[in-house]
Amino acid sequence: MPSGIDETALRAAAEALAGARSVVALTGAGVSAESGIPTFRDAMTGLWAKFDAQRLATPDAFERDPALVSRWYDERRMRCARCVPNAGHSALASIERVITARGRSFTLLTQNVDRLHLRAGSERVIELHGSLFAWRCTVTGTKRDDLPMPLPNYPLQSEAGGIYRPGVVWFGEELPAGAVRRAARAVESCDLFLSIGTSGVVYPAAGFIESAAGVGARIIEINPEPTPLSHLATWRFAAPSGELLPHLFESASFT
Ligand code: BJW
Repeated sequence: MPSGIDETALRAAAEALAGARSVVALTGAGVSAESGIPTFRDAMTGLWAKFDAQRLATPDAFERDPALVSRWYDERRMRCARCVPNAGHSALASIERVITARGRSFTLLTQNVDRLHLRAGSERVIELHGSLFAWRCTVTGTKRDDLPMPLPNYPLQSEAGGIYRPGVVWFGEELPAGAVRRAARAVESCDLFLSIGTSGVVYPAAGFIESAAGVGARIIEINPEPTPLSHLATWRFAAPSGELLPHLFESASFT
């Protein structure tokens, strides 16, 4: 058990999880921190600290310098491919298996582009911000998951005369419409919502936490640091998700 965790609160949250009819989990970069993938907004180690996000993670940046932006994303793709899912990813996959085996609903909304949830065995995953592993032709929109690692050129020319761009969602871009629709539908009917490892500042993803509160779902927040939406949480655990989630799962008596 991570130090400083209130065991009574953990048991209550685990009981709510075990009894929930419909569960939605929203994850952010923090869930992959223990796999060695830097978060976005951590002041010392975050991706934003080492690189100027405005220079690299926007449609304008890609238009201005597609070689630099392609190389940055390709390096991140390779780094994520070398990382492995941690105990938090595995616990979420186990929670999904147990809940769906009992005929209840479970949906995992992730803002992460690292595919670690899928590699951990989660199946009902909605990738809100796309994936580092899917690249898209700027002319035809054709998606490619099979481009060589590393890419042979930056930027990589496509067969249609365009270039391949990372299949992620940049600021000012719309999230995939189908993903948002399915996520909104799941949130509307959930009675338990987990917010894990997200700073809760990027919309529309953060809005799902507010929507869950709006429909009366109980909310479990797992994050070592408070967030602007912590006040919505029924239970808040200030702990790393790779440590807390396995305990939450083990404490839940699913019937
Ligand atoms: C741990 C831990 C451990 C550490 N365990 N926890 C409403 C209000 C204001 C602004 C807007 C609004 N609606 C839209 C906007 C604009 C904008 C936005 O939200 N801006 C805000 C920043 C102010 N949103 C958009 O532009 C979105 N698009 C949009 O709205 O389009 C509308 C539109 C309509 C019609 C036409 C056109 C457009 C798009 C957002 C895309 C976000 N993209 C990024 C980059 C992806 C590509 C890449 O990877 O490079 O997605 S930004 C970045 O932030 C990334 C993340 O998915 C996202 C969220 O970050 P996350 O996951 O929360 O990470 P961190 O680092 O912030 O936090 C980590 C947390 O983990 C911390 O709290 C730690 O404490 C914690 N932690 N260790 C558990 N071990």
